Amino acid sequence: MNSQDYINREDKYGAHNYHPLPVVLERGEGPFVWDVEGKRYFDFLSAYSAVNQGHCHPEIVKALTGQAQRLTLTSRAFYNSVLGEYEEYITKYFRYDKVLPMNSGAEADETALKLCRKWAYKKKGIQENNAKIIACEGNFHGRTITIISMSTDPDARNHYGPFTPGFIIIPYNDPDALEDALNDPDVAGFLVEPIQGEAGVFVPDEGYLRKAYDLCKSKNVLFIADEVQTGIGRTGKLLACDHEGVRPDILILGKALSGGVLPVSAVLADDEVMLTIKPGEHGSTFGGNPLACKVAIAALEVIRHEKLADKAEHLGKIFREELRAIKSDMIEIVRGKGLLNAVVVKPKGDKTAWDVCLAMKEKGLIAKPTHEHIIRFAPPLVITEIQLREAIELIKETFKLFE
Ligand code: IF1
Repeated sequence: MNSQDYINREDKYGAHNYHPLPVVLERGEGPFVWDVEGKRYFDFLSAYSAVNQGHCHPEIVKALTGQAQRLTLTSRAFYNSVLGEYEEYITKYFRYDKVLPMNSGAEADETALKLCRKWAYKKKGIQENNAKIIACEGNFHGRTITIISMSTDPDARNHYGPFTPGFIIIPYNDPDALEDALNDPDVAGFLVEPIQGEAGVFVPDEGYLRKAYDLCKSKNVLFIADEVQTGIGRTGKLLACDHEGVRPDILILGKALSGGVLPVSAVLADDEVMLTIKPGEHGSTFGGNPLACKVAIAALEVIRHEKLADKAEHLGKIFREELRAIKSDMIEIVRGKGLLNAVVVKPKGDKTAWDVCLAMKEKGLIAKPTHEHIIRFAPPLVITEIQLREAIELIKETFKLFE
């Protein structure tokens, strides 16, 4: 079977809810992936930042296979010997009182919304069913009905109503709009991505997160950070909120929490918030399973041990500097933080970001366009400086092809 055969089979038997780049991958190692024809690529998507630690990191795979031979799942009806170890590890790692383990990012976001509402009724004293949560235009928090109820993207929402009420949508990166919205006494929380990923790696103005946090505090409103994509080293700090010294009241993690090995997500908070949820009120069959717990400990250990946040900071600067030096009328702007970067592409004739991605693929580097005109560049953080410079050359050569 060649690549086209694999593509045809997916097309025939799978739902058509994606439009992938035409490359069929079968193996990965560190910053590289190989297709079924044996061609090697730099992976500049990293599974949307889930593979910060690089593909098939030996320490994480070791944790996976070791635990897989002992015990994989008990459900939360019983205790297991690994969950407590993980809970202690991750709460000390991120400095919160408690963790609530889930699987996907969307589930963790849903968990945070439920926690926030419960806190609103039990602690803040908002009247039952009146709590509101503020979210931002251009947000991406996942794909459940409640989460798309906050979305402003027509592709995510259209024809999926009716929607969950209780949300106020304000512009992103606009502290004045937040201040206005916070005047409503029924507001319980503000949910925000420190950098908007889906919106095209939109980095807010310096000081925005700090201001937003302070405004929330002045109104006794929970500051809830969705760090599913920005967290765990990607932006040059352990958390993107660390750039402004902000400690979210509720922290949402996913993706790289497992190094891309399993769906592992988590919500972290202190007791005043977390203990409002009582037994039987929330959970999941797979959340907190021993396999996921061992994998997550290994994945976080790799981040710390290999200093991947510092690496992202250093390499990100090189990446943006080099890309900004490219003379191409197709490059409108280069933006990002750490190794979460994007290039806004100005179409040239009928050539768009998609054509640039296809050409980069031919050269041996894969990345994915978003919103027609933006290309996200987010390699695994284990990429070396030499490898990064090699990849930058491929990007430069590609843009030259369009001159
Ligand atoms: C897809 C985007 C990235 C997220 C934040 C929660 C979730 C995500 C900040 C949900 C997920 C993904 C999912 C992926 C595409 C992707 C994405 F382009 F849509 F925006 F990464 F940039 N919070 N992001 O970014 O996590 O439930 O998927 O585990 O194919 O939908 P999930």
